[in-house]
Amino acid sequence: MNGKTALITGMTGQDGYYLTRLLLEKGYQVHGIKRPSSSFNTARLDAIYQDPHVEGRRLHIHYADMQDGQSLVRVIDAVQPDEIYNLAAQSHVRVSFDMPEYTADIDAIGALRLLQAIRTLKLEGRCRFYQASTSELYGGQSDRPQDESSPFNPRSPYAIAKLYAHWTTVNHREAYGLHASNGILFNHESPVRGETFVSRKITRAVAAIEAGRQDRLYLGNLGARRDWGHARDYVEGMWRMLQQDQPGDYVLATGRVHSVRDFVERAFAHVGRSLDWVGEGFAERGLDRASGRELVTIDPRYYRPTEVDCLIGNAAKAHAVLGWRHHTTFEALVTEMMTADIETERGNKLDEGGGRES
Ligand code: NDP
Ligand code: GDR
Repeated sequence: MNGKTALITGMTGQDGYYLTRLLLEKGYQVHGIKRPSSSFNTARLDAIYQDPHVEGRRLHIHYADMQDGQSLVRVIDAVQPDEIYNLAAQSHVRVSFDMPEYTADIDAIGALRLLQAIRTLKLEGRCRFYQASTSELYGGQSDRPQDESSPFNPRSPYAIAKLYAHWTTVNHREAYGLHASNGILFNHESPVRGETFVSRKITRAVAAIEAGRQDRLYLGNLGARRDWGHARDYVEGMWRMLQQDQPGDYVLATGRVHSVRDFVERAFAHVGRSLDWVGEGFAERGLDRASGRELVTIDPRYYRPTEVDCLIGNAAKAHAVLGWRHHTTFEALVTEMMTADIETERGNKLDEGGGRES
């Protein structure tokens, strides 16, 4: 045990899962919040769940909501954390166009509520703060690769809300001396990635198609390009930011870019299929080279009103200051996700609605 206590908002999400595992390995007492739900909403944590009746457990879960400032004050006061990682968010870019006000409340004002709770409880001097900032802040910016000095040009209600959270974190650092850092993280995925993000939507669908449970994969913009890494590597970077004497803002990225089409091709290649692309725009389709069967169909519903075409990050500052490196390549990431989703299919553990997504 290292004697430190951490509080994670968004513990039930992808990054919350990997960060909880990392901090437990490092000997932390790890507290997380989950929002109320009438069904279980901690599926990812099942593997590391610790029975509250067992003495000496180091994983603790509290009810709170980013929309409820009082609940955040209550949990922080009870936990007295050395480090807070703010991972909670309405994190889906497409959904933020449907629910901009809700997204702003959770992602922007939620971060403000947490920072103000630290001040209210007079914990500025001892509690360090991590804000889950995002490459989406760069949005339509064309200078590439993007680093900490690149201008922001947000292109969605999600990115605009995260921009507020980013700057309010900087402001609390400068105005009140809080050890507060922004991790400007480029896309990172894993076998426990939410099923509505494009990477996991693809790997689940390919596994379900191979198992004969799904007909085809419906997608939006195949031309979008992203810098995709593994969540396991990125949570290590979050932790390293809070171990520095001085707070700061850091890009975490792999520096390599691939299109959604590349992701689809690699996922199908994993199960021995090659695709031929025919047609253009909304009429484009991906056909199985061997059988001619249509496996990928474009559905305009998955296009966004304003798209971010290409994000590629330069993590030189994190390399130099934090000694951070990514270890998982794009190819290894797709292989790991495909392997996991095929296993899930074989074990017949997949939840219903293989084609359900945003
Ligand atoms: P997820 O969507 O997997 O997890 C989001 C978490 O936030 C979940 O635990 C969710 O709870 C929780 N949450 C949502 N609304 C509330 C609320 N009102 N009150 C309390 N908790 C809430 O995201 P990721 O793990 O992928 O990402 C973590 C953070 O990093 C997010 O802030 C995201 O925006 C940001 N980010 C992610 C990147 C990525 O590529 N993954 C890249 C850059 C930034 P529930 O389980 O109940 O839904
Ligand atoms: P993103 O991730 O918007 O980058 O945000 P997502 O996987 O949703 O989209 C990546 C790209 O794929 C295109 N796309 C599709 N996306 C989805 N979800 N579904 C589809 O069917 C589809 N077809 C094509 C999208 O248009 C987009 O260009 C993620 C989130 O984790 C954010 O919280 C985080 O801040 C950023 O990454 C960095």
